[in-house]
Amino acid sequence: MNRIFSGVQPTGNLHLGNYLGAIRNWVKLQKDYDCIFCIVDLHALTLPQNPDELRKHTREVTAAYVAAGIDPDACTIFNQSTVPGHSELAWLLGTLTPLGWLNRMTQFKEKAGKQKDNAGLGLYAYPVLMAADILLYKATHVPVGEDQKQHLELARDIAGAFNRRFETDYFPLPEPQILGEATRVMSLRDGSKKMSKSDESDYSRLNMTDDADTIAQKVRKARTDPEPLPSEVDGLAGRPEADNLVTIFATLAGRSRADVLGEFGGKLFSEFKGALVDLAVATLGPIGAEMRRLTADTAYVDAILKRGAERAGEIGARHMNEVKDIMGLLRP
Ligand code: AQP
Repeated sequence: MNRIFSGVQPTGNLHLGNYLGAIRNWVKLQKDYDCIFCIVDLHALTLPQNPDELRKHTREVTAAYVAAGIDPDACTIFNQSTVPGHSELAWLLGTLTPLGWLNRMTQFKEKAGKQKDNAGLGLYAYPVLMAADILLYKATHVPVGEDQKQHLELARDIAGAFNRRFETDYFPLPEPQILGEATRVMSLRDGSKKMSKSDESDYSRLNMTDDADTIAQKVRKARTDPEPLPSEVDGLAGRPEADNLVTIFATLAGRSRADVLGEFGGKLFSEFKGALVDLAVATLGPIGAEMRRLTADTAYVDAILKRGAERAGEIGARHMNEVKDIMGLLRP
């Protein structure tokens, strides 16, 4: 069976982009793949985290996976730091990764900003750790949002570099799976920026735990332009905010954008936003409520993570031994 690996950072404010760009797609894949879904806490540490918040957010992401429909009996759910192979393999792969490849990564440039010299080594090496996450399990497919495509291409390059260097076909080259219409959900305040956990304005995103009133307020305040909605998809060109809201509606409803515009073309945003609020409340509301119920049951969540860590740890340890043998690291 082909294997899926994917993950979310426990950095709080899980939002509609994480849900539509990643988690919701995973639910559909769990029947056909051996699925490993990680809470990537080592990645979260590439930016400063409060230890208590990090623990809380790790349980919250676990709850989000389960609340969204991922079956913890059928899939492996665990937090990254419980399996030592992630850090170990990241070091080994780092020895095969030219700096030139890392220098091209746009996420580092965005997150380091103008303070490049003050950014941590972990932030710079983030894509190598991500390659290690995937390759440790010899995953064949990686479902992510479009923002992670460049990192995935790097993971393929690193796998290829390993295979060439040691004249083997040990690592499969992982395939990105960028699924659905909402591969890049944009900020509700600025259609040119992706919806993001770290945006300081909470009005820029719909959080997975927002209640009905908050969803309604945020959608009503979402930025739009003065024109009515177009009747054709082509009419969304150059109108990023309209495009974003229509894409969100279409994805939540499981309809095409053309179909949505067939219904709302020529109508004002006020009417469309009302329908979007109803839809978002109906789809996100029950997931948020289930997340709150599950996060209150710490023992249940921790038991899922423990079971997942055991299974992931077994696979990881086996593969690490094979990698060490290939690289010539003695295991006396
Ligand atoms: N706006 C988005 N649209 C579609 N997919 C998205 N993802 C994130 N934002 C969007 C997808 O969610 C998965 C997990 O992301 P992550 O936890 O690794 O964090 P991230 O990509 O760094 O998410 P944020 O919200 O942008 O966090 P900050 O603000 O901390 O950088 C990935 O599959 C990602 O593609």
